[in-house]
Amino acid sequence: MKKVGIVMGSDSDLPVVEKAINVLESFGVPFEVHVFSAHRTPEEARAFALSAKENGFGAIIAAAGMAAHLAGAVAANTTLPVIGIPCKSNTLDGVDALLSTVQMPSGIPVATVAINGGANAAFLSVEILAVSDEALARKLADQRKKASQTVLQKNAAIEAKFNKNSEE
Ligand code: RP5
Repeated sequence: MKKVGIVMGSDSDLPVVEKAINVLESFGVPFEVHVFSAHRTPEEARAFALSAKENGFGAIIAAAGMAAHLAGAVAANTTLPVIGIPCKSNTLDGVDALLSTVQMPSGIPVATVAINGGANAAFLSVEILAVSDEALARKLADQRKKASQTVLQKNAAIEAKFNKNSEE
């Protein structure tokens, strides 16, 4: 199976990245995690992106905050699908990172998830790998079914609690 590459601009982004790691582990998808910064270690970020395809990656998740150029810088150097996670910092509530990540020029896309959306970044990477992996696609379908059942159980509990009089 292809690997998912996870890069983050700083180890301070790790709490968001851990949400992605947990999802990938739940699907048994292999991954690597690195700290590469578009600004502080641009050569390492570039080298990772340039060699990612030949190193067996099928998708890359890039998490960064503030002037978040990491996902775009990675996307500039690979044709693998790149998923950007804008991370919330102490100022501007993550809108700075959201706009820096999402507003890419035509031809160099970054699939941007919600601010701090680590879990969805991983789900999207699994969906990308599942296009050519039937077993993984079945795991995704099972996961969706389980998630639906959880919500239906919650609905049943809420209806039982609040709708007692509606059948009278
Ligand atoms: C970004 O700057 C990083 O992705 C991080 O979200 C933010 C702050 O980095 P640190 O100063 O905590 O290393 O490049």
